[in-house]
Amino acid sequence: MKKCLITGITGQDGAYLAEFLLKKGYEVHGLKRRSSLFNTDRIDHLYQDPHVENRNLWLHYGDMTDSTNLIRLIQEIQPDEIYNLAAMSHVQVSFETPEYTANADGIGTLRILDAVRFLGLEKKTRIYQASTSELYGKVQEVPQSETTPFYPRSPYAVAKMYAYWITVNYREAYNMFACNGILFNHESPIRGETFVTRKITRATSRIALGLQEKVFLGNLDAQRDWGHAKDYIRMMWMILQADEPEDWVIATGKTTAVRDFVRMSFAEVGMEIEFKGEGVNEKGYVSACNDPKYQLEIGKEVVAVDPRYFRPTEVDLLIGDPTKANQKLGWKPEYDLEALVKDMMQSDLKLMQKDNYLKEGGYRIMNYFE
Ligand code: NDP
Ligand code: GDR
Repeated sequence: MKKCLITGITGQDGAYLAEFLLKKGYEVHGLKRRSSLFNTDRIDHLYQDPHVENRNLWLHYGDMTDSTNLIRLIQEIQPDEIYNLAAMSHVQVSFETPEYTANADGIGTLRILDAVRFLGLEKKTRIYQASTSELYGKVQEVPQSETTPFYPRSPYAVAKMYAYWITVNYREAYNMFACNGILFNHESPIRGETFVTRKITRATSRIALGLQEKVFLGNLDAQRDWGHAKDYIRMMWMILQADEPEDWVIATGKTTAVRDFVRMSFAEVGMEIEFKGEGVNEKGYVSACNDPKYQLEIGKEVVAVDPRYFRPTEVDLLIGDPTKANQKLGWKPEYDLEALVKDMMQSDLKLMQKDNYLKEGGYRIMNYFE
């Protein structure tokens, strides 16, 4: 039975990957942070009673900023594979917490690599590093591939650039099987609520159900290559099963503006949205309403721009070229953007329906704008 360690197991990708690897028969170990509230919602369905014999999922307290903890855990687990997914992963928040982001996302990766080297596990343990399309930052060329130069545009991306190169360096210096997956944006019903896609699908569901008036967003012009997390975690595993350690771009090859993601989400509840104005004055109005379940008045303002969501430096256009992954590993995404939006909207409508019942029962419901 293969053993793996997933840092960031409580996050979107960690949760899907844990489920995927358990199904493949792995013994899965996950690093989780101590928090004052439960933070295991996404993996609670995988939880196993600690008193049961033959468990194959183990959670360990730890933190990417704590070398001694990481060394001890890797020594105890002796993993065949490490998936380093833990990170302060919010680009805008990284402008507020640049030093912490560098520590967790940049030096954190070094801590993992060096723990493996220090423990003499270079030949045994394969390492996947969660690199990102944010490395490309300011547009140098499109579509972006493994050979496109980097130009990071946030403290997050700069920290991830260190992580990228230290992974390459340890591979070359110590012959380690260490690989970067340069993943473009990938989303799902369990995407963090403050990333733009989930913020939109949650808000659209709440607006349709009458729980919220409108949603405030930032840059509606940004274009992203959005895929489904389930397709992308499969590729993380494939990268570590390859014959040689290499770096890989994972993307759909198609790009869409934030504004159009809004349109697609509202279309799922039978509404057409018309955008008027420009920049901070741009607003989205309901121009048609075709589903009797979710009637909203025509002309109602449901989207507005709030400049507090603008970033000091923005990444305008991401579109990835996944040719290498297609050709060498046979990877192809199963979800397109329409299927992704549908999946997220169906899930959020169900979730928000719960809030609706609470509201009808007389409970006060929070309004989420973040
Ligand atoms: P999430 O933000 O959903 O999950 C991040 C995980 O890291 C959570 O489990 C979080 O714990 C954990 N974490 C954060 N800081 C620390 C720390 N200091 N010590 C230990 N654990 C920590 O991210 P995703 O699942 O979306 O992304 C996974 C990885 O892939 C990240 O590294 C991200 O930067 C990268 N990436 C993501 C892309 C995407 O589109 N999703 C695209 C490209 C790269 P907690 O639950 O307690 O907060
Ligand atoms: P990103 O994702 O920065 O690409 O990083 P996010 O969903 O946060 O932003 C995408 C684009 O949407 C614009 N935007 C808004 N973003 C947020 N969060 N909130 C808003 O209200 C809003 N309005 C417009 C942003 O300006 C941006 O252009 C994600 C993370 O998962 C990273 O960890 C990962 O590395 C990259 O994807 C690939």
